[in-house]
Amino acid sequence: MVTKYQDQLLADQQKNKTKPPSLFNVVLLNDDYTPMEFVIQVLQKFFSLDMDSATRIMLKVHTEGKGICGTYPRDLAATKVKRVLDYAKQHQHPLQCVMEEIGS
Ligand code: TYC
Repeated sequence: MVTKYQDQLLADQQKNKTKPPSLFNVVLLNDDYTPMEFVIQVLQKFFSLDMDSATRIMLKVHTEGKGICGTYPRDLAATKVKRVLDYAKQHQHPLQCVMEEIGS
């Protein structure tokens, strides 16, 4: 028979095993064709950034090849990536966006 003490022990062990949800960076990649103004618009529209922050991130991507737009749990990061790619495709720009797990 499982005593209350054992029940509590099992509950504690279960609790200790529960990992915090993984976090993912949503990352924009540079290319030679997407207009800078369009990238700034994407950063404002999908990542709620103001003009200055959006411009700073766009320039970082342009000069360094990639840049972080935001950090989210898996499902939200995947949704952001999909929305950005759909929007870029709609406007016929080759803009690429990926998610990268933090700490991997
Ligand atoms: N390199 C592009 C240009 O010169 C601008 C750009 C910036 C494109 C960031 C993509 O994620 C990007 N027009």
